Amino acid sequence: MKMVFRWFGENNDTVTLEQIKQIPGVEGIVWALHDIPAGEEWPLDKIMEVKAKAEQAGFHIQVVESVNIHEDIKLGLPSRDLYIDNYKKTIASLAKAGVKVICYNFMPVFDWTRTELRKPLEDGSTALFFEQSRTANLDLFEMVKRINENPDLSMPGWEPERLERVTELFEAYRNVTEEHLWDNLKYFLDEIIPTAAANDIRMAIHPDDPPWSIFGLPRIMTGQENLRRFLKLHDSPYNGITLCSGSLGANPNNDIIAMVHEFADRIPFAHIRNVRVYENGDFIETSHRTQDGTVDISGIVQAFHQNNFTGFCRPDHGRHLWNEQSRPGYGLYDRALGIMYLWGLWDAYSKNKNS
Ligand code: DNO
Ligand code: MN
Repeated sequence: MKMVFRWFGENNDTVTLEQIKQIPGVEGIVWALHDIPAGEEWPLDKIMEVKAKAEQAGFHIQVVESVNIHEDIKLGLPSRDLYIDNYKKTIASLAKAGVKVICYNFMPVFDWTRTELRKPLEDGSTALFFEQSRTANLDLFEMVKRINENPDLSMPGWEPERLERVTELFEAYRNVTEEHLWDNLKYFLDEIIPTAAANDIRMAIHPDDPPWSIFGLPRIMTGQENLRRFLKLHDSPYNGITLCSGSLGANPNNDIIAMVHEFADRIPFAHIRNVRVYENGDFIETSHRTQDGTVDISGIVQAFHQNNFTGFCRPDHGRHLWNEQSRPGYGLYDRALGIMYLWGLWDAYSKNKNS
C-alpha cells in the first residue's frame, strides 16, 4: 500500500508540502491543475511545474485527482469528441510527467454533495453533513425555485453565481436517463482506455457521492452490481475503480469488504474514510476510526491486506479540528490522524499474516 495525500496546490490549499512531509509514510501528493476548466487540455509546462515543486519537497506526483469530465461527454453531445480528444492529449502529457493513475468521476452537474460543510460533532469538531430530507424527492427545478426564494436553503455548489449555470445544466439533463449515462460512459471509455493503456496510466473512476440519484439527476457509480457492470463495459486492467469507502459507505447496504475482494485487481487507488449513517438516511463524516462511524474501516483495510494491495491509498475527507480553517474536509490534522490509523491497522495485519 502506497500512501499519498491530496494537495490542492500553493494557491488553493492551507496545508503546505512541508507539513505533509511530517506525516509518516506519505510518498506522493494527489494533485490536479484546478484552474483548468473541465474539457481543456492540461498544458505540459504547468504539469512540469507541479512536478518540480513536489519533487523538491520529496514527493512524487503519480496520482492525479481529478481530470474532470466535460458535461458534454456525460450528456453524449456531438461536441464530446473535441473534449475527449483534449482528454487524450492530457493523458499523454501526464504520462510524460510520470503519472500512473488518474481518478475521475462521472456524476452529472455536481461532484460530492453535502447540505452542510461544518456541522458540529459531539466532540466539538465539525464535519461535512448530508441531510436526506433537504434533497429527497425534490425535483431539481423545485429546488432551484426554493433557493431563489430563500437563499438560506442554498447548499455548497449552489452559490448564486453558479445557480444560473446549474439551471441550464439541469435543463440539458432533463431527458438523460441512467441508461443514457451508461452509454455515454462506455463511449468515453472505449475512446480513452486504449490511450491510457498506451501511456501506462490506469484510469480509476470515483463512486458517486452520495451513491444515489439526487434531484432527479442520474447517478450510476453507486454499488457493487453497477461497479461490476462498469468494469465489463470496457474490460481492461487500465479501466479501474477508485474504491472510496466513505462515498460507498453512505449507503449501509453497500458491502465494501466484498467489493474489495471482488474488484481487488482493478483498484489502483483507495480512498479510505468513515461516515456515520443515521436511520433517517442522514450521514456525517467522522474520524477514520472504525468505532466512530458505520463503515468497517479495519475490515476494509484487512481485505486490502489479504489481497496484497500494492496500489495507492489516501485518507479522504477529515473533520475540522482545533479550529483549523481549511478547505472543507481537507484540513491537515484529521487526515494526518487518519493516516496513522490506517498505518496502524496495516502494520498490525502485516505482523499477523493470518488475521
Ligand atoms: C469524495 C472525494 C471526491 C473526489 C472526486 C473525484 O469522496 O474523494 O471529491 O475527489 O469525486 O473525482
Ligand atoms: Mn473519495
